[in-house]
Formats: sequence, structure tokens, C-alpha cells
Amino acid sequence: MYSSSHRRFNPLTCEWVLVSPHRSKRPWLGQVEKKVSESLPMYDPQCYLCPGNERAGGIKNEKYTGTYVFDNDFASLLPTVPVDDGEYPSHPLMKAEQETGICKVVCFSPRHDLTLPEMERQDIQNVIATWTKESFDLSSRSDIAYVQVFENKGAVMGCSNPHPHSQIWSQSRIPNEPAKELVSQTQYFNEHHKTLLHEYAAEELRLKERLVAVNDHFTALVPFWAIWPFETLVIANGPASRLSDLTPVEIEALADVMKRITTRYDNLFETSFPYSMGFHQAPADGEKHPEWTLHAHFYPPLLRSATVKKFMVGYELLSMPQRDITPEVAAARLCELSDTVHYRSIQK
Ligand code: H2U
Ligand code: ZN
Repeated sequence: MYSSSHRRFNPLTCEWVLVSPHRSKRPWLGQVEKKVSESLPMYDPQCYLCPGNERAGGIKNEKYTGTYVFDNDFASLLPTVPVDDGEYPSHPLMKAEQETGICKVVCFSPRHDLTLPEMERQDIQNVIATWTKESFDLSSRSDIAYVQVFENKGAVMGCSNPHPHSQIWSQSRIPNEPAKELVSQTQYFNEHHKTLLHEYAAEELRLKERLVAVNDHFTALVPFWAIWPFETLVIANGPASRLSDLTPVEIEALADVMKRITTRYDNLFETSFPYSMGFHQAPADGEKHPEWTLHAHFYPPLLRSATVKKFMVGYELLSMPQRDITPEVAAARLCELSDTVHYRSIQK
């Protein structure tokens, strides 16, 4: 099974991915990324995120001791836009709309060198609690329709600073990816009176082929329709549709799953594993969203070593996403690795 080319359907986005398992042994003479130096200081006087330091915009960070949140100095969205922004085109094929929002940066801790897998569970819980509070506050505003919490990790993902941090972009309209998921989850719920992601997680728990980290409150797996080689999806088992719906016990469980996945990721190629990760919460419209299951996506680019990444080019850009190793093989490889012992704790 799954040894020849086939395509798989992503029911969240209603898009297909091409899978070519027979091709995974092809030779690679292309680009290898430079392996970045792994030892960072606990405090870097040049870092614009370290406590007490000055940021690029000239503002000084507090001498913070836990998580630290500030308004992005170079925000992509601003709360107000000039009323007179000139005339947008009136032609139906040239649509433009004003868009407003608020962008924040969330530092995980004062430590310049501690990423999620090397943080204590309690400290990861504090990060989740901060994401929750910020999401809740932003969602309460009438000018915010969606809150996107995400982390860009590693220079290959375009992350500008190794000091562990995440971002929150919130805006007045629902962006593309959550908008697709809203349509799919709503349609599934209306047809089946059950939530799409709970039904999917139940089947994965039965099959046990793609699971990566499971506890009483969260199920993390390489989705059947994964695009990135070691992509994972973290699904809340309970009814939460937003971070603010999580109970303290569920926040603990989420910290546990995140620590375990990211430990496996780092152990895979013995490197600080780059990825883009983010939570998909229900829209911030004040409504109950029984169709929506809170979940997080991890999209890591690495393919076969700390230096060879997958490119989304050519066919992927022009036709559809494509992968070589199957999600089943990816999950099995991740599961061979320790989810409790980080490789650097052995090397030290
Ligand atoms: P990355 O997570 O991709 O590294 O982005 C960091 C964000 O931090 C980026 O959106 C912001 C940038 O605008 N930033 C500040 O707000 N202040 C600074 O002094 C530098 C970077
Ligand atoms: Zn720093």
C-alpha cells in the first residue's frame, strides 16, 4: 500500500496533495542549507528581544522575567488606516479592500537560548497562557475578526532572530487558510452533526499509523494529507474551539504534547528543527463555533538532514503540492526518536 504515485485529499482546505513514494531515493545534488551554529548565549547584548535591550524601533524592553509581549514595531497591519487612501479600482476584476489589525510579538522567556523543547513544561504552559490571554483580549475587540498565533522558527523559515518568540497577527477579516477551514468544518458539521477533526482524530487513534504524541486531551499526528515531509497536526480532543476555551488541565496537556513533538523534531536531524507553527482558532466573532476544533499545524521544511530542505517550487507552485516520503514513513521515523530526552542534554 502507498508504494506508487497517488493523491490525497485535505478535507480542511479541500485541496489535493500528490504523493510519490517511489521517488524518495532520488539523488540530491542541489542546495544544502548551512548548518547554523547551535550554541547561543543565555543573554545576547545585541539581541533586540533580550530583556532590557533596545529594539530596532528605539523602544527598550522591560527587564522581563517570564513571557514578554509588545506591539510589533513594524506591524503589517495597523489599527487605523487613513480614510483617504486614494481611490481603489472599481473594476470587478481588480478588487481591493482596506484591512486593519494589530500585530504583537510574544517572547517565550528571557532566555535567548531556550526553544520550546528545552523549556520546562511549566514555562511552556506560561507561553500558552500568554497566547490565550492575548487572543482573548484581541478577540474582544469589535474591529478584530480573526487572531492568528504563530511561531516562525529558524533562519530557513525567515525568522529574523534566534531568541525564541512567536507572533500574533489579528485583523478585521478572516484570512485565507482559516476561511477555507471554516467552510469545510461548517459543511461537515451540518451534514454529519459531528466535528470534522474529532471524527478524523478518532480514526487515526484507531489506525495508530500516523500518531506522534497523544495524551488525554490532545492528539498529534502526521496528517494523512500532509504536504511538508514532517508536518504535524495537533488536535484538541475536547470541545475547545479557541485557546481561551482550554481548561488549566488542557493547557498542561498541550504543553506536554508541544514539548514532546518539538523534542522529536530536534532529535530527528540533531539540530534545532526549523518550522512555522500556528494555531487555528474559531473566528473572533463572539459566536459559539461548535463545528470548529482548536488545532495547531507544524510546517517544517527539512527533508533528509539538518541541511537539506524541501522546496515548494516548480510543480508545487504551478500545479499542486507534492511529497516523496509518505506521511506513514514520516510518522514512523519521528516515533523512533525519544520524546523525553533532547539530544543536546546527552551531548552536554
Ligand atoms: P520573525 O518571528 O519572523 O523573526 O519576526 C520578528 C518580528 O519582530 C517581525 O515581525 C518584529 C518584526 O517586525 N520586530 C519588532 O517588532 N521590533 C524590533 O525591534 C525588531 C523586529
Ligand atoms: Zn535574546
